[in-house]
Amino acid sequence: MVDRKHLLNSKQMASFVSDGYLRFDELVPMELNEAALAEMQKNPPRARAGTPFREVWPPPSAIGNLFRLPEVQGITCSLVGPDPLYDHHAVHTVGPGHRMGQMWHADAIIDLRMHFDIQYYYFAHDTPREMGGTMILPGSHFRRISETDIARYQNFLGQIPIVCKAGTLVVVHHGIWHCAQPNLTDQRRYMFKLRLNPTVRQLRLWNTDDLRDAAVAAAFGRNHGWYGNEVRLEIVNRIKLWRFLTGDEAFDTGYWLGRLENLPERVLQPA
Ligand SMILES: O=C(O)CCC(=O)C(=O)O
Ligand SMILES: [Fe+2]
Repeated sequence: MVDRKHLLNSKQMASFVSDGYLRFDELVPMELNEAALAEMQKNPPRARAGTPFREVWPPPSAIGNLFRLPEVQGITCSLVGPDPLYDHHAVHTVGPGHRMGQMWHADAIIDLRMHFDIQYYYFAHDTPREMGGTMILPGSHFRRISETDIARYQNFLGQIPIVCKAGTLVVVHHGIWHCAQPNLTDQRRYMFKLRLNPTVRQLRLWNTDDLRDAAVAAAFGRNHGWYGNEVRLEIVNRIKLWRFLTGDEAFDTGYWLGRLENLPERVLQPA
């Protein structure tokens, strides 16, 4: 059972809904980073997709142990419940002196579910900008695309390279747009990716004590810049996902869904 103190709070969940990711800098201790990197270099075998995650990488696996850290279990539990399924993982590397960036993509076919999978991006060693740092596009997760449909784009206003210290974990919504970056150093760059599927309804799985905090509604008004006027469409998408996550079918941050749901059926009778 995950200790409540490790669960995400509503402000973090609202950020995830709005931005499509959450970032936890230097969360994993150094000994575990070193051991996990050594395991990554031996290419840990894939489990069968759909295996209960608790059965994958039992102790003493360092990679298993890092995902069993109470803080990490708190994140997992808040987003996809206490007992998710392993979908797949990948040891993503960019070789030394590799000057080409990867194409922008999402790791999915067009996936219109309101239910969502999460993907962890784990950085076991320091990742300065010259080593790349996976580039992500905040707020892109509601634009469901198929793989490299967006590959013709090079750069987006508001894109963020995950430049970080060892032990950093980023958790993203399965729809997020992202790409590997060039690596201008003489060291191989590693990023470990793990996808997990929920097995329970994603309903108030986090610590909801701050559900009414003003910062929650404020998060849904964020403008990531790259979508121009379409920020209004994104506000509506966020409110819909928040209704799904909280079960509060009347939630709104203004007159957004209220206006769209105004479908009067009452026929006026002639006087
Ligand atoms: O290596 C990275 O930073 C990202 C790689 C990736 O997203 C992929 O190959 O699907
Ligand atoms: Fe990817």
